[in-house]
Amino acid sequence: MYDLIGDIHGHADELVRLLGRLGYETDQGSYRHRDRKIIFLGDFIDRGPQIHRVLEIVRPMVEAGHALAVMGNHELNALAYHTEDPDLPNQYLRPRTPKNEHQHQATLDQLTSHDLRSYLDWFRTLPMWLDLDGLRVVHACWDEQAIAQIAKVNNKHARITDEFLHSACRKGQPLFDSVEVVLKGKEGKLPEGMSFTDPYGHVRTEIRTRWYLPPNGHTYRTYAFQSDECACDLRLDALVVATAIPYPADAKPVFVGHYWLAAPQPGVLAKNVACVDYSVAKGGFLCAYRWNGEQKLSNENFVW
Ligand SMILES: [Mn+2]
Repeated sequence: MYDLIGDIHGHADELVRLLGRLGYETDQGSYRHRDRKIIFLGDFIDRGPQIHRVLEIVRPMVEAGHALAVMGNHELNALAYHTEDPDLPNQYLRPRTPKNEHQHQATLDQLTSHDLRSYLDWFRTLPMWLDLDGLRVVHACWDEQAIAQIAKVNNKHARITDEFLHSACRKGQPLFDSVEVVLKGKEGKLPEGMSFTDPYGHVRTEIRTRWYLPPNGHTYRTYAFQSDECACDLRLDALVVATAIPYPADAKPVFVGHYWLAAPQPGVLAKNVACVDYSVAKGGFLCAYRWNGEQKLSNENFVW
C-alpha cells in the first residue's frame, strides 16, 4: 500500500520528520518501510532551503524501489530551462526571463552544476502520471483527453526526450496544452473585460478551476479552486462548461499536489479526489495521505 506525499520544494527537515512519522527508517542509504511505499507527487525543487538534501532522499528511494514519483511542473520547467531551443540558437525552451530565473534561483544556488546535471537526467525518468491498481496519481489534473494526447507520444513513460520537451514547453506545439493541464491544472477564462485581484495582489482574468467537479450551475467563485480566489458571482461561461472534463464520481481515487492549499488541517476534495499539497514552502505543512486500498477517501487518513 502507498503513502502519498505532496510538494516538498526543498524542505528536507519536514520530509524526514514526515517519513519518520509514517514509520519509514533509513537502511543502506535509503528510507524504507517493510510493507509500504511512498508515492511522491513531484515539485521537489525550487523555493526551499534544502533542495539537494530532498533530492538525496527522494531519488535513492525511487531507485531502490521504496518509492514512486511523478513529474511536477517545477521539474519539467527545470528540464526546459536547461535545454536549448532547437529553433533559436542560444535560447532555451523555458525562456530565461527574470521571472523564470527567480522561480528557479534557489535550485541554481544550492546545486553544483555536476549535481544539477545528474538530477536533470533523473527528472527525465519521472512519469507524467501513474495509473495503478486502485488509485491514480498526477501532479495537478487527471484529464482523460490530455492524458490520451500525451500517451499517443509516450504511453510507456519512457525517458523524456528533447523532442518531447520541445512539443510540451513551447506554446502552439502539439503537447503544450495537454502537459499544461496535467502538470498545472485547468483555468477558466472570465467573461470578456472582467478581472479580479487574487490574494497576492495579481490582477487575473482566469480562475484555477475545480476541474474534478461537474461545472453545471457553478459561478466563477464556486468553481474556483479556492473560494477566496475569485469574487465573481456570474455563472460560468458556456465555453468553460463545454470544455470541462470532470472526474467521474465512480472512477478510481486520484491524488494530486500542486495547489498550495491553505487550511488548518487537510481534507479530501471529493470522495475520490485528494490534494496533498498544503504549502510547506509558504508557511503551511508537508502532508501525506496514508492509502490502504479504500475507494472512498477519508479525512482520517491524512498525516502531517
Ligand atoms: Mn506544482
